[in-house]
Amino acid sequence: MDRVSEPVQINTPDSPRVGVVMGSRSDFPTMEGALDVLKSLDIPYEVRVLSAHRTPDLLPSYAARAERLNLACIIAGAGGAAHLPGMLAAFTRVPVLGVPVQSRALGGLDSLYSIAQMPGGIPVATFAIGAAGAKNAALFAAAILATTDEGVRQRLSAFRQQQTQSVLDDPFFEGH
Ligand code: RP5
Repeated sequence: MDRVSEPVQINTPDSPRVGVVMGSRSDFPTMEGALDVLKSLDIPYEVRVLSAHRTPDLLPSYAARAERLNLACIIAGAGGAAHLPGMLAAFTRVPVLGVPVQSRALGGLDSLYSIAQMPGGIPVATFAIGAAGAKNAALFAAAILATTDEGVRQRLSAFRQQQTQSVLDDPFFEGH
């Protein structure tokens, strides 16, 4: 199949703007944090389990789907030998935001290195290990969308203002 000529779908208000994929169902508790952020900012998304190792044939078809749906980006979480984000990035020009899931054996350093250490030419934006990374990948996706979507821009700005205010309002600190 000629992926370059995949037709691009015109986005409707309900069509997914962000793809969230993960290497295993066991990654879900981490990646759920990304879904929570996307939900709270009213950003339509879709979720899939895709494994670079266990379902390799699904990677090129998901990459083609991402282009057809005109997704703004793909958030890809994986742990251990975390090849999913990099392999997806090799198959598509859609930006891939990689989330290193904390692994049982090496605490997620293996995941981080596997995702961050891409060869020059095929970039993956890499976030922190675990929950903070999942949350920030979704906020980064929102920031990408905010460059062209006024509604997302306003909701993202409101989130940041509330976050700042919650620190200022914390009675633990002096000066309140
Ligand atoms: C990776 O292997 C997945 O992303 C997951 O983090 C890790 C372990 O997967 P399971 O053995 O728990 O399915 O591919």
